[in-house]
Amino acid sequence: MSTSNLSDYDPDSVPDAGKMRFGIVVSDWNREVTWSLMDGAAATLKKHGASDKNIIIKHVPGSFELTLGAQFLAEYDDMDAIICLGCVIQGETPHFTYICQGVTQGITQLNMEYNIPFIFGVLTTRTQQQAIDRSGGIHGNKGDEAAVTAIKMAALLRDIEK
Ligand code: DLZ
Repeated sequence: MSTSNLSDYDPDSVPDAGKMRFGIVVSDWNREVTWSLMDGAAATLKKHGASDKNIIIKHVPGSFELTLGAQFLAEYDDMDAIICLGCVIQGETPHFTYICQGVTQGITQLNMEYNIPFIFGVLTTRTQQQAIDRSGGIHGNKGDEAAVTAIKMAALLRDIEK
């Protein structure tokens, strides 16, 4: 697992998000982690110019539901990018593998089927501490990383569409 800081990036490399509209779909499973991802993502979008009214946050029960939640947003709203945030902790259960595979394939499929970016902001860790470390802890916040990626991909699309 990478230990680089997830919140480290060059702010000058991030386009202005002032005219962009974002969806954030957040899983409430492991909410002490995922709500920090959500706070980080929203703060980073705003730092680069996105307005509150253009950041639409929707909650789903678990990471497995992120794909459908994101699809609902893509179908019923006009989004520049949709950020999917979740946390799957390995623990003792084979659920880990199934959920990780499901959400990874689901989000990949959305990226292929819709002409907007869907960002994979799902922590997959062995322990809760590793998740805490990556949701505003010593390794930064994966929500920040997801937000920066969303802005860059949305800008890429706008640039190509011109
Ligand atoms: C069932 C389950 C388990 C065991 N672990 C997690 C987890 O670590 N992280 C997570 O986001 N969701 C978990 N879930 C819930 C599933 O994502 C899903 O909500 C249920 O299987 C219902 O479809």
